[in-house]
Amino acid sequence: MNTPTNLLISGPSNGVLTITLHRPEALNALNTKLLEELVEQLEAAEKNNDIGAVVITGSAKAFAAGADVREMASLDAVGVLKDPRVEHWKRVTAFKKPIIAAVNGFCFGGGCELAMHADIIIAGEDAKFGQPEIKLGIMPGAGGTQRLLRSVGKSLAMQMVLTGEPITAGQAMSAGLISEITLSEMTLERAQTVAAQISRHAPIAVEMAKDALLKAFDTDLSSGLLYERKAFTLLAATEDRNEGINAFLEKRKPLFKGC
Ligand code: CO8
Repeated sequence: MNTPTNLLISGPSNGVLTITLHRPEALNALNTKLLEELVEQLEAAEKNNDIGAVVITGSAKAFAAGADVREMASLDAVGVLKDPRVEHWKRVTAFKKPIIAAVNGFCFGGGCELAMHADIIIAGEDAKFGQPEIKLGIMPGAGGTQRLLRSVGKSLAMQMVLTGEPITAGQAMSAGLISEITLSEMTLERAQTVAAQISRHAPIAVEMAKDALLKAFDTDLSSGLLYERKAFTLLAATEDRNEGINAFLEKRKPLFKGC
C-alpha cells in the first residue's frame, strides 16, 4: 500500500486506527484520490486483527467541506455516471468494523455524507452539519437524502437539503444525527476512547451487532427481528461467546480472541 498523501494515519493504538483527512488547502474536500486512499486504509484495517475500530477525523476548521467542487466541475453526465467515487463510497459502506467520526468545524455535503457512513458521530461544540449541494444547483449524491432522513427525520432533512443551510452541533444532537457533543479540543480523544472501548469487545459480536443495527435502516421490523435472531444464534457458535459468559461467571476479565 502506498503512503497516503491526503490522509494522516496514526495507530493502531488500543485497537484503534485513526485516519485524519488532510487536504488543508481545500478544507478536506473529498477528491477521488482522498477517497481512494481512505478505502485502501479501511480495507487494510479490515484484515488487521490489531484494529477493532476506526476513527475518522478532520481538522479543527473542517471535518470535510464536501466533495471536491473543482474536480466535479469538469464532469459531464457520463463522467458523473462513471465517477469512480461511486465505487469508493460502496466500499466504505461495506467496511465491517465500527467507524467513529470525530467532527469539528464544517461537515458539509460529501463530508456530512462521509460522517453519516460512520456508525457513531461525536462532534465538537463548533461543528456544523449541512447538505449545501442545492446552492450549487445539484443535490446530495452519496447517501445524503437517504441517511440524513433516517437520522433526523423528514422535516429537518427536507429543510437542510432544500435550503442548503447547516445545523449546529446542538441541533444535530437533538435530532439524533450525533451521539455526543464535546469541547472542540476533546472530540478526537473522546472518539478514540469510545473506539478503544468497542475494540476491547469480541470482534465477531461487534461486527454482527453493527450489521444487525444497520439492517434496521432497510428492512421492516419483523424481518429485522428475524435477522437479529439468526445473528444472535450464530454467535453461540463462537469461542468468544463462551469466554465472555465464563469470564462473567468467574468474575474475571474476558480474553477475546476473535473466534
Ligand atoms: N471543494 C473544493 N474546494 C473547496 C471546497 C470544496 N467542497 N470547500 C472549500 N474549498 C476550498 C475553497 O475553494 C478555498 O480554496 P482557495 O483558498 O484556493 O480559494 C479553501 O477551501 C478555503 O475555503 P473558503 O475560503 O471558502 O473558506 P471559508 O471559511 O470562507 O468558507 C465554507 C468555508 C463555508 C465551507 C465554504 O468553503 C464552502 O461553502 N465550501 C463549499 C461547500 C459545499 O458546497 N459543499 C458541497 C460540495 S458538493 C458535494 O459534496 C456533493 C457530494 C456528492 C458525492 C457524490 C460522489 C459520487
